[in-house]
Amino acid sequence: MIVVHHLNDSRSQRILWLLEELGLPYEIKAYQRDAATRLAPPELTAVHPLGKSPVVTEEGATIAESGAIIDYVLRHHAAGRLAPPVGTPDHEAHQQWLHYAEGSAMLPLMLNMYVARLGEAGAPLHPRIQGEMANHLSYVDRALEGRDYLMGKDLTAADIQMSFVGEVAGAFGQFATYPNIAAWVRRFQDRPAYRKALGKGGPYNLGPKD
Ligand SMILES: N[C@@H](CCC(=O)N[C@@H](CS)C(=O)NCC(=O)O)C(=O)O
Repeated sequence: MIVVHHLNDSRSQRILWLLEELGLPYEIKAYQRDAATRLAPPELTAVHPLGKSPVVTEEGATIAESGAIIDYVLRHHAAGRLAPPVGTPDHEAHQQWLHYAEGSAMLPLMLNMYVARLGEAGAPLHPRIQGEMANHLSYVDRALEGRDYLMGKDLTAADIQMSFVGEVAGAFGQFATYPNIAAWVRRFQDRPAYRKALGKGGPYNLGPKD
């Protein structure tokens, strides 16, 4: 049985969503952020030395990093669902999205969040951060032009891995500038499996506002 070490209001929400889309059985081990620091509790370091979430454990395997977890679930449990067939150009494009989300797209968004806390002291960094946010978000927005989901008309795991990027972009007020991202986020947030995962994972600040 897959165990999701789930931190409230975090990236591990998308692992619950993936498992719901696939209709797989799983168990949630819940951890709460510290109310003041928002950091994960120390118990998570007993599961994985980084002390971050998501982490998944199953029969002696411990997997950290959302992209690696999604890849693991696809290879071991999806029976070809939610990803293009191996050996096709679409599979390579799908792999790129799985790595790109945390490897590149999240960096300017995280920098934007942290540097904002510096107030005026962070001002010299803003042009570069804004420039990189625009670079990445316009790339994603163009990729979604004329498509319901990143790989075409059907949801794949790429959308699930990239969902956090879209949701954080929304939290930073970017939906007016990137209408394809805005429509995509609203579309995936309406999926029954997404809603069911929210019900299991608990309050999620980046979730739908209705
Ligand atoms: N790139 C990692 C990021 C993991 C990560 O930073 N998770 C955050 C939650 S969104 C966390 O555990 N934060 C708590 C902490 O740093 O103490 C992934 O995608 O799994």
